[in-house]
Amino acid sequence: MKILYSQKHLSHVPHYEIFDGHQDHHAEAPSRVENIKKSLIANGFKISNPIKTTPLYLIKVVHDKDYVDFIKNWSVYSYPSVFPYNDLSKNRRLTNPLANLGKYSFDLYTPMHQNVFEVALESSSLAYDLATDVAKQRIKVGYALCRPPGHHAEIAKMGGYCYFNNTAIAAQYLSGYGKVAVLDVDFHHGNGTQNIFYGRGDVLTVSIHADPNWKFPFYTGFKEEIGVGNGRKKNINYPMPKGTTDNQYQKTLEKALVKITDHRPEYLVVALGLDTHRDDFFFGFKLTTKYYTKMAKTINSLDLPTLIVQEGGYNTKLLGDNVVSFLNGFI
Ligand code: OKP
Ligand code: ZN
Repeated sequence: MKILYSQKHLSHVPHYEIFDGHQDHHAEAPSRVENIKKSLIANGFKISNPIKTTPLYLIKVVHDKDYVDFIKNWSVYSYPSVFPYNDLSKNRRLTNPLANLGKYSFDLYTPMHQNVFEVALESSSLAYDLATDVAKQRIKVGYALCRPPGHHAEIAKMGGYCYFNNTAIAAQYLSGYGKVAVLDVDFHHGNGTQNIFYGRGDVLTVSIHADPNWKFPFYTGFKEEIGVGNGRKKNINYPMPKGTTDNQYQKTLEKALVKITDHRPEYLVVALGLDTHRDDFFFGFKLTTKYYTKMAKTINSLDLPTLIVQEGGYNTKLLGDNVVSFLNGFI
């Protein structure tokens, strides 16, 4: 298994999130990736740095061009204040940076600053570099230790700690070589990946996550969201209740894998979140460290060239153990 890591993420330090009007601890911290890296090394996994950088044109295939340029040109530490409140200005060129920040954001958890472009580009490059290896059959399985995460980033909106959708960028690249399935096992609905591929028949998007009636991102992740046009029946959501256990999760995962097999993909991208763990900061599901090996073995039974992309997971003390447990199911 090939694993890519980059220390560039260290310059991305969100100071806080704004929740219910006050400043709250920001869970998406550099220690997350450093803890995973430490555990991987301690458990004998080899780690390297990426050689390739995601081409800008590829990012602009999955994201809106103006959104990408907006991130590229931003320079101060900021949060949005006002969000678009109707469609009158939809096709107007907005000149106030704060108006654009609201337009390109969907929450107050995802600050902008001068290094966002650089760190988000590098994060995506880990996934992109491995995707090129998977596509050209140089490797069967890759793990991209991405930070910031990506699965909440939509075509033209950042949110949920995400700026560029690393999973979608890798899936888009792989779709040039054959049909792709994306399986998102993060605790939160992968709204960004769903949004990007919603009208596409060649990329199946499947997400198992906390019921949006209960948890972030609230507005999407319902089972009625099945895709549109060519993408009809190519988006599948499995909302899960509070307190979901290993056994409940496993049953749903097995159903999801049947749908993935029906799609007949040539490549699999797994959006891996460990925030489903019983002791994660979000305390929503009750999955155990040991179960991640079984989860991974079940996924690996598809026997597909697979790219694993790191998304969420916030108990920095346990993240490393949980990632190692998952990756052990692929070796
Ligand atoms: C990102 B990923 C309020 C909670 C903020 C934001 C969740 C973002 C999750 N204090 N919720 O999917 O792990
Ligand atoms: Zn999450």
